[in-house]
Amino acid sequence: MGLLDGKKGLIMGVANDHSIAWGIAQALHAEGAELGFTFVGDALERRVRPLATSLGAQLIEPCDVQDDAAIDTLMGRVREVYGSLDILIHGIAFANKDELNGAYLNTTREGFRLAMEVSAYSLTAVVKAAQDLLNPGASIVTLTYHGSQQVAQNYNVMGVAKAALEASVRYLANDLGPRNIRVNAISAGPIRTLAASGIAGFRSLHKQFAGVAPLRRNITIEDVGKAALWLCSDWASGVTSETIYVDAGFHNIGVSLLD
Ligand code: NAD
Ligand code: 0WE
Repeated sequence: MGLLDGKKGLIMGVANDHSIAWGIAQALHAEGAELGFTFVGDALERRVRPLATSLGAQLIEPCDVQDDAAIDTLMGRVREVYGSLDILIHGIAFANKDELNGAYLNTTREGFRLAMEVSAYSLTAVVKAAQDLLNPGASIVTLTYHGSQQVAQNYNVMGVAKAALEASVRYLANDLGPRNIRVNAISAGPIRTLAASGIAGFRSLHKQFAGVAPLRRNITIEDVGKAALWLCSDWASGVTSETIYVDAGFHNIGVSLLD
């Protein structure tokens, strides 16, 4: 008996076994959900296929969220394989690396457009294409970061894109609520994933975080997986349009003295 027995989910955003979306997939699978996966590019397909197969995935499809036709093709495949969806996980973000360093005011027009398109609009695009597939009681979860609410040095245009993503969650929740479909974001603390590797100052940020956060530790993809499992289960039946923090309490600390 699993919490998600009989539920069908689509996981977007696994790059490798460090990905937050992979932590979520494992938690949902452990409670009986049947999961399909998307990937972008040949290099990531080689990483994602074995992971997805290890959870018995019947659907492993390419989908670049910058391409509307690819999103429509994906949802056509989801209809063929699963017929409908109860869970949609969106763990996708991208900005040009040069935009994630130095002053925000140097953000380029193209850098702003790209970050917004991939990291914010993509949720709306995917939900729009999936709307007829979503069952009553379905749960949509995206991933965000506190740089949307307060300045995080170097996060820059991604902070602006995450603010748009969190606002999109509220509007999507309002649109889909009448059909008993819930939409929420998880705001995770810094985790060493592919998207965090090579970020200027990430190592120091990660270290400082554990010194300040009430739980005095960093966050794992298992922590995020458990929160996502809750949001996808009936235990969160009254929760929608929310940003749930899985950050060891970090965002509620104003002034901290090092131990
Ligand atoms: P990750 O690199 O493992 O995942 C990012 C995913 O985005 C990859 O699978 C990548 O293929 C996908 N992606 C990028 N461009 C795409 C496109 N055009 N079309 C489709 N997919 C595309 O890193 P992660 O840290 O697991 O990131 C997942 C989510 O979590 C992101 O939204 C990120 O902003 C968010 N997040 C990360 C952290 C952190 O510290 N790692 C903290 C809070 C929130
Ligand atoms: O959302 C993120 C990561 C987003 C991200 C990361 C990259 C790195 C490689 C988006 N696009 C790219 N593009 C690349 O080319 N996080 C929450 C992790 C993160 O990223 C930061 C952080 C934290 C935390 C960037 C600067 C400062 C802090």
